[in-house]
Amino acid sequence: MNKPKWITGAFALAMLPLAMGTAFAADKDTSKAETAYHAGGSPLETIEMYQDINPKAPPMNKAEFDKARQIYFQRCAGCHGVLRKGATGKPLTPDLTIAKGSEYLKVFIKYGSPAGMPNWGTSGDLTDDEVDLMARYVQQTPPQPPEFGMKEMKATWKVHIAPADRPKKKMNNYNIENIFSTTLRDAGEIALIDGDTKKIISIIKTGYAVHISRMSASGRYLFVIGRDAKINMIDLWMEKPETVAEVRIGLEARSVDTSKYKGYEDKLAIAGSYWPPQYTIMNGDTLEPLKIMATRGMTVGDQEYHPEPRVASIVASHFKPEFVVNVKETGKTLLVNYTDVMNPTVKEIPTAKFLHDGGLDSTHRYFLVAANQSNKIAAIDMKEGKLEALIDVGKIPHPGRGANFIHPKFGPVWSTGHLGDESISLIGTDPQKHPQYAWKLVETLKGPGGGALFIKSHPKSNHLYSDAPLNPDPAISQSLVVFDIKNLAGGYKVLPVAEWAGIKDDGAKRVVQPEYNKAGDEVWVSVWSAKNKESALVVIDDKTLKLKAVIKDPRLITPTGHFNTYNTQHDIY
Ligand code: DHE
Repeated sequence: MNKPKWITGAFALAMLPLAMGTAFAADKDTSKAETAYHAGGSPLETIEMYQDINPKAPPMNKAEFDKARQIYFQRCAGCHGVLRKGATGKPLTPDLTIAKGSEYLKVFIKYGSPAGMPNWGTSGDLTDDEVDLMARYVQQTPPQPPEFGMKEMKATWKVHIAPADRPKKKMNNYNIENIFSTTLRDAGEIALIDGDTKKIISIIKTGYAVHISRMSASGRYLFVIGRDAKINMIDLWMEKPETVAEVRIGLEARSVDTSKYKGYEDKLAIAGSYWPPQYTIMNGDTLEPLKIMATRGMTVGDQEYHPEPRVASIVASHFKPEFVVNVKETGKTLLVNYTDVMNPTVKEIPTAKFLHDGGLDSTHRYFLVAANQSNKIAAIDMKEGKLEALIDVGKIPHPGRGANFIHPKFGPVWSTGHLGDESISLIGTDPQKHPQYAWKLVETLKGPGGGALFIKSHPKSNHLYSDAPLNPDPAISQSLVVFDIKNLAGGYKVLPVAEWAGIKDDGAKRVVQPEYNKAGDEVWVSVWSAKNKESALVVIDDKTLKLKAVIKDPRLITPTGHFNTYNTQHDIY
């Protein structure tokens, strides 16, 4: 089966910042990098939608409408939203666009804007005819993609091996506590890599543009979700780990997790979707969808109705039988109690817009989530079920799951890097022994530049690593920086990871997502290039900060995130 075109388009966009000059200082570069990051293409491009004729909008025939809709979902929906209500980009609803008129819109689309709208025409991405088409399209009534309810989910649900037919004990010799699940983004696959031998165990087909991997509480099952909302549940006890169940929970998604509270280990799974705006609770060993909950509703602060609040990060609480569900556009964190799955109670905590990624503190009691349009981190107390604080940080925080370490002065801190500036923010997380620093921005480190996506440390390590794959300067995007936790004032050391990988072609070689092995003495990081270029994984010796191994294989196509089974199972980062 051919892969949809949007995967190529998405990658081209993710590569965009490289062509944007060498400095990241200007606001223009920041917002362009951010735009490129969010405009990652959408699987909705291939979904049929219907034209609702608005007599005030310029005419368009069906063929033009369908072509424009495809371009919109390839290029624009990530920022402007499925229904064009606006997210990172401005709203483009007909009440606004018809008033602007075609000529104004054409200039905007062709030349872009200093606020971050890409110059789609002058960059060569769209022809003049396509610019004209898009100017007319955004004046039409936004078409709505279909809903995806229980009937549609059940039609995609497959149990390949029923729980009763699965192994009763581990049937392989792999150290399943030290496997890496590596996203092979544009291949729609993951690579399971043995962390001890560094050999590929297997390559498993997953959803398109697969996004993240998460582990079940017991450490037996691996859950992988693609941008097309397909979840694969992989049994690591099998002689050769394979998918035992799969389901699609929507048309577009990013997040999945499983119940971790005592007594509920491996019982339930949850996934959030971008479209339709909803989250789904599933049976934890078969992925049978049980309960779908919508997220449409009012926004935080101004309390306006939002028709498509996407579900961003989800984490399972260790303190209560709850999932923490972060809703992007409404800026709300939901605590979903799953003790009675069919009648769940949901506590809604207003936090800030637009919630994206986040992780737990070292005690696992608090969840810290980035509100990337507010330049804030929201700290949620999952034991008390309340917002602890909203903390101002740098520009467009992007922590991944963040990094926890013991600061020599401030005690336990959680940290995040930023997409929009070079700062790394450290937040105190210990209200018991360091109450004066708790939920405060206690220190700001200077990283190499903006475009940072992921940061990582480990309880057994003295180091803090940060990437910057979206920085326009290849010297920065192709390397990793590392701080000595005991001497943060000493600044960072640059590790030339892409150079170590020894890749000779002219690929982008973005260095992305540091991740520790189980022992905490190695750091694995991807060197990510386009699918027709060579990529690699590089393993760094955490003690010496020297190269330990390079993993190359023609099957390692566009490796991006990777997830160590033990650290992901136990939320160690
Ligand atoms: Fe991600 C996590 C959404 C682009 C790699 N990404 C997440 C999460 C969300 C998200 C909501 C948190 C999931 C959770 O914890 O439950 N990502 C999005 C987007 O909407 C966005 C901006 C655009 C898109 O079209 O998808 C986007 N993400 C990217 C990339 O371009 C990255 C760098 C490469 C890729 O594989 O696509 C990327 N995102 C990741 C990774 C994580 C992630 C590796 C998990 C980090 C972790 O440590 O848990």
